[in-house]
Amino acid sequence: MNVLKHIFVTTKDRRILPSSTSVLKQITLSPAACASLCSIQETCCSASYDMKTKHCYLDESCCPKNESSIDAIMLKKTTDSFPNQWLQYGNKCLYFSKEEKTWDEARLTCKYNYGSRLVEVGSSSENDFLKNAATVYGQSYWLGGSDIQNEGTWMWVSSLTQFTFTDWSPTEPSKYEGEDCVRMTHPDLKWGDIYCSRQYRFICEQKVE
Ligand SMILES: [Ca+2]
Ligand SMILES: [Ca+2]
Repeated sequence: MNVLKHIFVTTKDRRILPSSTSVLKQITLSPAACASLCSIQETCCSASYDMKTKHCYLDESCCPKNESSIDAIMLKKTTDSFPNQWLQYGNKCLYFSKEEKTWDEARLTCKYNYGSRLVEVGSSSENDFLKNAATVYGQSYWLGGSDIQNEGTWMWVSSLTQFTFTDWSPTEPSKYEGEDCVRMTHPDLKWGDIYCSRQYRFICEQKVE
């Protein structure tokens, strides 16, 4: 389906449940009309259409929560660039914030606003994906790592696991006292330790169901 420059991929038999990432619910006459609505709504990344009720749900998440339904289809906007804050990588849904918060506020925002956690980076390919997106947005981002519990021992704080992959800048971690949180630092987006009280954008992750 090709609506106004955007290509939509139809996935089978899925209906989106309205959630915190839903931006609009409207009755439309067809899946194409629903896709068209998503196309003109800049924040829409995916849409679902229920054939029976003719409800069209627009969602800003590219990987929204869904449930199976034989009466519904899901339409995903495909994009080369990333105008949207919600991106899918493997079985992870990643949220790139526009707001800047302290590391702990970021952690709590992921947890309570999005039912997710600050991103934990497990591989160089995942790290590359994050860097590619962060490059487009042109900002530094908090990651979910800290050595606040035990100076010099870097942990992913939500899963309580030690780092198995790192991408530190050559001069980082610089280990100044109090630099206990990990920031992906613009413009090269390599990792550095920095004061947790500084305010930056942040990346949340949740599992795609
Ligand atoms: Ca430290
Ligand atoms: Ca540092």
